[in-house]
Amino acid sequence: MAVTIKAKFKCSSERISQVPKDELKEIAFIGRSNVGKSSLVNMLTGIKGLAKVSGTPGKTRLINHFLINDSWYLVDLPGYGYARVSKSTRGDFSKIILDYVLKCEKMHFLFVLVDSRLEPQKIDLNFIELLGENGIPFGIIFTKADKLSQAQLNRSITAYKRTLAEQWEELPPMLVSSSEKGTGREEILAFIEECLTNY
Ligand SMILES: Nc1nc2c(ncn2[C@@H]2O[C@H](COP(=O)(O)OP(=O)(O)O)[C@@H](O)[C@H]2O)c(=O)[nH]1
Ligand SMILES: [Mg+2]
Repeated sequence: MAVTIKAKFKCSSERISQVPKDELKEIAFIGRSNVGKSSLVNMLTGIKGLAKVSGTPGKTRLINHFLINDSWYLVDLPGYGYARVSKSTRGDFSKIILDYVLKCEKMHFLFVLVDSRLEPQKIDLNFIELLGENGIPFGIIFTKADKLSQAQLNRSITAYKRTLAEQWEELPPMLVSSSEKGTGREEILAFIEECLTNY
């Protein structure tokens, strides 16, 4: 049976100084523009227009906080990778992203969303490297799974694992989603629940 959760928009922040100052824990979504971050917020909460889904990549420059069950925040971060990839790893990511991800102590866990149809993208791997170097707890969600067959999806995930294994001894948790079909909702919510209680 589908779990019902209570969700409401809390605020949009243009700067890190504007994020909510209460003690509630935060679970955040990040990834390339258009990967499906906002759609996943809507799918998980079950509220269609809660986060704005955009056909135009690179539009959202704000951090959006959604209050869930009056007890934690789901955070929709700005997308990266819209502008051309820069020479330095950090240069690929805006100040607001770096400030939030590397400095915000309220962030409990970060999900890096990657498009399940694509082979591992340099910018995502760079971002993941930054997370690893800074000891930021994160997992990967493969989005838009409805666009692939089960076999293609498996191949994609295997390829990703192989790429990450070149650099990391331990692989991050990995989940699959389709906001179109509702795939992965229970698993992702259960995983978040565990993060909130155990960390
Ligand atoms: N088929 C399919 N399309 C999706 C899925 N998630 C997002 N999209 C589409 O991808 C585009 C970008 O989605 P959005 O949530 O705005 O991405 P964001 O930029 O990462 O927030 C929109 O046209 C969505 O309808 C999904 O699971 N399946
Ligand atoms: Mg968005």
